[in-house]
Amino acid sequence: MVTLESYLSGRRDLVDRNLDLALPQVDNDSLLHKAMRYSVFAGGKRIRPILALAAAEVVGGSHESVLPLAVALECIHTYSLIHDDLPAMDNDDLRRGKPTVHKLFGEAVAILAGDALLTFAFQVMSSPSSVRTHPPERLLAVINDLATASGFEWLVEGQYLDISHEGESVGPETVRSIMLSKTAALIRTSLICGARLAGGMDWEIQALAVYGENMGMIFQIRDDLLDIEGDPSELGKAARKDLGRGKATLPRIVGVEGAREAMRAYTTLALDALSPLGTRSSMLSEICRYISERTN
Ligand code: GRG
Repeated sequence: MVTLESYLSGRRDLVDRNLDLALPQVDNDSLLHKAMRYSVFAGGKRIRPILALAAAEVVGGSHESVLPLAVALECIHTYSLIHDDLPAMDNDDLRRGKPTVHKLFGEAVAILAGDALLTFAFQVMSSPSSVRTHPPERLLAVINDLATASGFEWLVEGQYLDISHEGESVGPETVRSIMLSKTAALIRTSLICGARLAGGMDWEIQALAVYGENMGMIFQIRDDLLDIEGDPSELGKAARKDLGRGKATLPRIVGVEGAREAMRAYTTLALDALSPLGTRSSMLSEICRYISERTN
């Protein structure tokens, strides 16, 4: 039987190898190329790509055929972190225990590295080898899902809401909408796209979308709880920064216990969504539990 730890580390290695092959090599003096690789290989958990690979397997597909999607998801995620850390946004000096991209390479290169990674995701998805591997309508639907999740309706909107509500007193609906757009939408899309690209049926994709959305909410609440009670040496960044900035987070408005309770409710919804998929989704159930207990 494959344990969760060995599944996650095996998948992480696979994603890393594919990112390594796909990204520009740094055999020149380009700071842009160096910054792209630095940010991608700074120690991320690869949770979005892993969820996409797992979703492909749950619907009976092979994870190999969704590796370019895995690369694209991590590039989009990394771009969002680089831009989120910029002085004009959250102004962070450390991420994953290392200097942020703008601290090491300067702001202009950090902006460009983020731009390049976002664009590269779509270059990978629409490459001749992707076009040869997947039916065109399926590939186009996935590219559309990715673009929608990354843009003004979800990821960028989430960041905008996050920044514009800083220091304000907000209600639970606003917090929910921030969590959904800045975090849960890309996680949901990782599952949808993995399943869609692997030829999943509509009901399977729908079940995985509901799981993914609830998992995304758990992911964000856990992140907010870690900001309050996490160990900075494990987090690789300063703790209590969001509290200090007056970020609109769930623990801030309902307290730590209230946030834990909400996380339990989202866990029930996520696990319930998997039940029609039966035992083939057991690794996704375990990933959900891991995410709600993660320490970094
Ligand atoms: C700048 C367009 C734009 C969006 C930024 C991702 C984001 C939106 C902001 C980062 C801050 C934050 C708390 C985002 C919520 C999602 C989240 C918890 C990101 C961290 O993801 P992990 O834990 O990161 O998967 P690793 O380090 O494992 O890759």
